[in-house]
Amino acid sequence: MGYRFFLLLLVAILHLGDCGKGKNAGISGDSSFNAERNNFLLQKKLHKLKEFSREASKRLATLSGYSLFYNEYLAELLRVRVPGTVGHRAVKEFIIKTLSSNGWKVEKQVFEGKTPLGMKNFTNIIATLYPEANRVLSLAAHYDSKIIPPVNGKYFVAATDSAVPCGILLDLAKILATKAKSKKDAPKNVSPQLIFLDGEEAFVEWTNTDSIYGSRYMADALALKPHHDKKLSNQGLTELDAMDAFVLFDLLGAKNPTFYNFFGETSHLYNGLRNIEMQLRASNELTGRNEKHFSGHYFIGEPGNGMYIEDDHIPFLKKGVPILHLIPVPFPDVWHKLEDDETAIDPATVEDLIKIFRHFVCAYFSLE
Ligand code: 1BN
Ligand code: ZN
Repeated sequence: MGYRFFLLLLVAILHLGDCGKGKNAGISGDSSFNAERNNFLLQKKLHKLKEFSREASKRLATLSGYSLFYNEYLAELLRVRVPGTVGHRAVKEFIIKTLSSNGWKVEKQVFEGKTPLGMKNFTNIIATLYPEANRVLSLAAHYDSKIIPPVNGKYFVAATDSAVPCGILLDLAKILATKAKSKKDAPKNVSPQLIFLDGEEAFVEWTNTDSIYGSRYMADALALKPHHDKKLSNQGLTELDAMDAFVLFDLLGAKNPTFYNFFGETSHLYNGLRNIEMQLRASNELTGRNEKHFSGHYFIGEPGNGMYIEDDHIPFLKKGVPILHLIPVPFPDVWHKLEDDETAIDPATVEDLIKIFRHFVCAYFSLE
């Protein structure tokens, strides 16, 4: 009995071993398939910011100043930019012209969206510096403005929401293109990507269907678009998978902004910004002070309680893209008020933020 049982057990074990082999043989194809795909996805998480010497950091911080930023970008952006208006069209063309003339590959996503005020035309703008790269770090802002009726001839120009963020992206477009030209040997496996979103604002009232028209469209479209590298699209990867992270700039330009680390997944990026701020403060490169926060810093760490802010990042977040949301909390006092004009902008704060963001993107792409 004992002997027969032992034989049966042996046969069963041998049989299981065979099954295992068969199964493994099946998986081995799959696992090499998965290995390549997983390796691609892992590289996105492992990307490190380059550490710059004090001298390189100082060189990057040498700014042309707020007045040049104003003349070159803000003066063109500070106008009514409600979809369908002349201002919206002019700003869209200005953004496209500025990006193209700096050598970026520019693509437009033109689409129609159903709003409470009827069908509207929208245009998202996507610019890529190294079009052959397999991965991108996406830096985004919205360029439309909210419908707010004028009072006594004063129109809503939405300076912090988001003319200044768009100006900052255009400044980054110029510095990145200039640095890339002079540093030909910089790695080009990951490209900066600038995204100018349309239709962020609600036409009537912020709801799931009346808001973020551009980002909803873009996230859906990129999730359906096979990756441009055949080897990667064969692995089922899409253009959305190419994003290392989606970095959203919003409501920037007012004095005393404080930024929280909302998403653990992008803590390495947030901490990169925090370290850059500390390094620039240590070498007295920042002139705006954060008067309202006890630490005197802009990047102040984790929010105390779970905070949920609706914005253009949501459709990307829902699809699993790592998010870095650069929006000050509390929002500027002038938020969605006619007073959100050029007088709401603090030049020293804008200069500080530009220095921090320039350093951050140059460090990401090894463009010191
Ligand atoms: C940001 C700037 N948002 C609109 N303009 C998004 C938002 C809408 C944030 C409602 C909070 C509430
Ligand atoms: Zn707004």
